Amino acid sequence: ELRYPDRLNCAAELLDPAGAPGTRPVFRTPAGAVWTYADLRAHVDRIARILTTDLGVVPGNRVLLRGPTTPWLAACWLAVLKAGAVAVTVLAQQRAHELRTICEIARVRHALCDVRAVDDLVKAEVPGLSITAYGGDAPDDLLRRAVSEVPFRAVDTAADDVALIAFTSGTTGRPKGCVHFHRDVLAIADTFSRHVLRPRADDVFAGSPPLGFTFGLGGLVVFPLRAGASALLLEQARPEQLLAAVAEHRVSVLFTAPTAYRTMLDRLGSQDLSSLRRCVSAGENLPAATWHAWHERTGLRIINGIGATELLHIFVSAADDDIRPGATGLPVPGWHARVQDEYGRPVPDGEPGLLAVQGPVGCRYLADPRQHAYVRDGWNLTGDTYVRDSDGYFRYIARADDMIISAGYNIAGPEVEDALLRHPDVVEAAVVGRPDDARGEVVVAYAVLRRGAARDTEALRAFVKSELAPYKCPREIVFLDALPRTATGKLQRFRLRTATGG
Ligand code: 3SK
Repeated sequence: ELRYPDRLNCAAELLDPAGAPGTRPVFRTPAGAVWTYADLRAHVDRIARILTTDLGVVPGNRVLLRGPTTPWLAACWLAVLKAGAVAVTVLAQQRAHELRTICEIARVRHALCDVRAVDDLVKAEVPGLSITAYGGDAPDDLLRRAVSEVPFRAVDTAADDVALIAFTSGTTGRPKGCVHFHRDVLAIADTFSRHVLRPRADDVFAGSPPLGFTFGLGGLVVFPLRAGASALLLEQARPEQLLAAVAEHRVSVLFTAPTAYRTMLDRLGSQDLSSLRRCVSAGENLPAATWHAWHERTGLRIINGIGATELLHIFVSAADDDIRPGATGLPVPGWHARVQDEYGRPVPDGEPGLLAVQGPVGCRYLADPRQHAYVRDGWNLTGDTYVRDSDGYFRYIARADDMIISAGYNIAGPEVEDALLRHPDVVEAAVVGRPDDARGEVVVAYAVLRRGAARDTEALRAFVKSELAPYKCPREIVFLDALPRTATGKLQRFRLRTATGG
């Protein structure tokens, strides 16, 4: 069981990892910037002083953070927490309307915003919001303001004072603010990172998820700092850029989503990936086909994980020899997981049901009645259908509301997607149900093909039939250039269902 002192400021802990000398690098950028731990501490203290002295931020105030993934954004996040305030980090893709809703729900009154991302925030016209831009040319820019160099003493927060509010829109609906405590931030490092990733001080972390998505916040800030390691922060992190960054900066721990692994496979040439020792995939289920293809080409075993903004980071996963391709893994040490029916009764191994988890972090939606659906009898219901195999491994079936029922058969869209992805021409696949008078629903697939591949529906259907029972074969295959995704990269099946008439 994890134990933290009653009084705990997680930013102060992260900024001072045991045994990391101030001269050790913590953040790098592709443009060549290198910050040491001492530099980061000095920047954080200056920003915390400006927040509290110039901007009047007091403990408990919510501070919106918006900008590309840079060392400055990470420093602002740490400064807000060190000052006892609450960070509300948002995504670059979120526009004025969404920003206004988030500010309304979280009662945000202050914002620190990269000068390149200010326009949408201004357009949001949030009543009473004070916006401080950083990274501009003005002499009084947040990053240039002269303040006393005296160290800023971390505010004496309680371990269960609120540290951040992370917003999730899921794949649809009004955003939900997930409240997380100072101890939660350390708990994700002391569970998934410590036991599954097992980082070393000489590791270089990098990846594509932004800091406004807790997958990225953990993987690019919390985990490297907790281990006294460093991170390469990429403003642009498309798959080609990830490959180039790994080769050029000797990245050893990579965080990205299944789609990016597939695209990287498509673009893999002679890049030197020999520095990589850990590849983490989350955000969506990792199909076995992608795991095998990556392993075959690179020799690396992807660490698949399921996480949630509600629970801050990954809670079921496995590493090294414990990995079973096609399964997500085991509950991360410190977490418990089970599969249950809709009444909360555990179902036997081998049978599908709802994934329920308990651990050091729990879901606390901010003023949102959907809390009652997510937490039942102390278990967090993630909305995923899973099977627990007889060896205790948890295997993803589908999002609970993505099961297709056709002529009495239960069909998990991801199983059909996985089959399509085993075809060498298919880069992306999504499978949904379309209402049908005779069968209830029929299976419709959407596919993105490798550049130059022929759009041959019948050949693809024949391929799926050779892999799966015929009733799972898509009735129709629609070819697209890209699949609809949320800002955090999750597939928006509801958009495909709407297009399909479902
Ligand atoms: O939402 C997710 O899928 C996720 C995955 C890993 C870590 C954190 C999150 C929010």
